[in-house]
This record gives sequence, structure tokens and C-alpha cells, in this order.
Amino acid sequence: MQLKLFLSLLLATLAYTQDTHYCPDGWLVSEAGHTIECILLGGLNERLTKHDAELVCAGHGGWLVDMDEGHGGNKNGVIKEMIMDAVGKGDWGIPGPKYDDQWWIGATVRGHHDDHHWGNWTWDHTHTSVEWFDWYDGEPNDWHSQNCLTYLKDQDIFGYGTYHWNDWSCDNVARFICEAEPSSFLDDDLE
Ligand SMILES: [Ca+2]
Repeated sequence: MQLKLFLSLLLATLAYTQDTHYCPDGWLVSEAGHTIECILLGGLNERLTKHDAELVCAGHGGWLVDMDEGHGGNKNGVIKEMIMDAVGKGDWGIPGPKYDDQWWIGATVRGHHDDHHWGNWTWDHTHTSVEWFDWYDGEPNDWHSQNCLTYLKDQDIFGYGTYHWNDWSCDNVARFICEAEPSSFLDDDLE
């Protein structure tokens, strides 16, 4: 009898664990360390202020992507790969920053900061300090007051590029990346 109970509990646990590993259609699965999260990249033609991007993510049951919980560098790399896959190769052109190819990250700083004094950045969703940074060369520069955070494409002459962090005005526009926990989705969302 006890064995039967144990087995049914085990099966229930396995089923539950499997369900939590799935994200709804259109979402990508981020697996950094032991943490699995659902990631939604906004469309390439969707450029919003940070506030509007936050509303869109909230409408999907999520928030702007963050990299807390100690898997900072690892998850940062995962997200950058996702962006590079979505964007692909750009046009030939002058190498350097592509300010029309930025993606909101869910972090905020208050007050003046610069590339020598980065300021005290906080993850919006968890209200914890940002302990690890991946700045673009010369950033953060706080140009005309930039208290929000993006990925910014560093493009080569052929149109290929990598992404690094830029401080960006919250009222400016950028593409967006939403994040949500798999457990926040009902089974119905996953069919
Ligand atoms: Ca900047």
C-alpha cells in the first residue's frame, strides 16, 4: 500500500516537473544553471518606451528580462544568443553601435553615473542590486540622463554583431524582452 502511494506521488511529481519545463507557443526556453525561464522577444518592428514595454510584458504575465539569481553571466549569454538568432545579419555599413537595435532589460539606476562610476543599478522585478555588468565600450555614459538599461548591438562592417549593455533614456524607445516563470502559465496555455 505504501509503495503504491509512493509511486503515485512520484508520477505526479514527474508530471508536474515536466509541465513546468514548457513555455507557451512563441516563447523561448532559457536554461541557465538550474533555472528554467520563459523568454518572449518582441517583434523587430516593435519599439516602445520602457514603460510601454513593461505594460506589454505584464499583459503576458511577465516582466522585462533580468539576470539576477546568481546566473548573471550565463543567462546574459543565453539571451544574447536569442537576440542574435532573431535579428540575424544586418546591412553592410559603418561598424559600431546600432542605436536602432536596442532591447530593454529590466534594470534601473538613479542619479548621475558614468563609465568610471557605474552607479547603483537595481533589477526592477526583484528589487535586488545588479552585481555584474556587461557594458558596451564607453558605457554607461548617462548621455542627457539615461537611467534605464538596454542591449545595444555592436555591428561590424558586414552587418554581424554582438550585444552589450547601454544605459538608455527610459523615455526613448527600444525593442523588448519579456521573461516569465514556467509555473505562471496554466496547462491550457501550453497546449
Ligand atoms: Ca548610454
